Amino acid sequence: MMAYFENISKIKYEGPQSTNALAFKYYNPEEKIGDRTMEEILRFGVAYWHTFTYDGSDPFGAGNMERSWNHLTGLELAKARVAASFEFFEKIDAPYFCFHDVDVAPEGKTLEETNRNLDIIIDEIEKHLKTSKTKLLWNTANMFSNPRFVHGAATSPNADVYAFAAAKVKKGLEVAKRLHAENYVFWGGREGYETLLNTDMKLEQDNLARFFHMALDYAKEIGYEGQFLIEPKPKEPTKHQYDFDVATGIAFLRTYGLEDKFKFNIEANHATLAGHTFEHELHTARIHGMLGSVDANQGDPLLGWDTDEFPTDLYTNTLAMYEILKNGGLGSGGLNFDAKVRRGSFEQDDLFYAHIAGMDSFAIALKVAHKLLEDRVLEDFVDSRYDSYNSGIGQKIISGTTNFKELEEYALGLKEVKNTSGRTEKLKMIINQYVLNTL
Ligand code: XLS
Ligand code: NI
Ligand code: NI
Repeated sequence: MMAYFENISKIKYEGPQSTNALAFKYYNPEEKIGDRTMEEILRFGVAYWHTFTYDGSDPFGAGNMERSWNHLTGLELAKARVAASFEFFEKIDAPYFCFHDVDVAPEGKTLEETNRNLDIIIDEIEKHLKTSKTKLLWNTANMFSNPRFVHGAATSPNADVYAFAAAKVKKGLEVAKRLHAENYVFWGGREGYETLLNTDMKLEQDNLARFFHMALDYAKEIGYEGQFLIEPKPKEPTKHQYDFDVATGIAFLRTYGLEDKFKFNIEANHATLAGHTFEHELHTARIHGMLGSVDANQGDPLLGWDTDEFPTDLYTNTLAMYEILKNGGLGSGGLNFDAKVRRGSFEQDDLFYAHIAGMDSFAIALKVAHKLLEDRVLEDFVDSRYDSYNSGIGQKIISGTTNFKELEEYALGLKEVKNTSGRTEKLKMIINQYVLNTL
């Protein structure tokens, strides 16, 4: 078997003192954090599109990534990428991976040909899955790159495009079932609009909901039981994406009776594009019982778009892991690195450095978040902050046994209203201490 990453051997845990850049310093898959191992909690996934398909092109320049499969084309290229990907998964020790249909197999001239190509490659992937420890976290259909999706897919004004999109998702669900994908993802793609001057938003959203219902029906029909996930994003490629953020997604799902069947796949960079923190989106999904999975990456505060960088910000990752632990983990979800190496990092080895950086960073975050929770640092503070609801009038508010008249009477009887400090800076100081001292 040809080695696509022949100068790299399996990445091992060597501990924080190691100076080997091709080793984990903090991610020790077997190490127990609480009652589960790091591997079980973190459930890392490799994104096929960024790692094996992305060629480095951007709006200003051509592809520049040096890859050992670059000399190939068509199905030969697709097959080489599959082989390379499983070699990579093994070497980086990834328990999961994720892909879009068009990442793995070339599109044909017709839907039939595209499906045939996909079948050939899915056969290859299936073979590898039989002997590999790596599993499929999720797959999805790319319904945004091909020019036919210029006005959207399930929200296109063109019913033929809608049908085409349905055919792609139908196939995607069959693939998910065959490869035992633990989840099936819907990221909005071009499901949104550019201007209201030409848009029937109500029809588009109704159609999107019909699409999701049909997808659920088909999954049921073929016996696919993976978790359905919606991945919110506020903008890009359209100006107004319909799945703006988690709160918008919840409203949509509840409006159309889909809330019991979907959870969210939350991407850090999408959260920040929406003007939220990563932890805000995770928290919002969590308190509604809808935190499903994570696209682990980070944006650049100086650039206003989805830069999909590898997540190395310990502070943000700690607060994210805090939410994930409070959620009891991610269930069938995982931490998928929806992240790409910078265009300047064009050598193959950079793929390893990038994943090691992301995995180590989340391992640190996990340890810190676990310790914070164990010591109840924030829990106790938050509990005491809301203590006024544990007795007296507060308790009556919580139990729903008071009314405006009684509250007015109570307020009239108050001599003074005394607030206490929120202690933001003190709490941040403590978090810094935990980040620095936990390891
Ligand atoms: C794009 C999205 C995409 C999804 C999968 O911004 O993050 O990569 O994760 O379609
Ligand atoms: Ni994503
Ligand atoms: Ni994204």
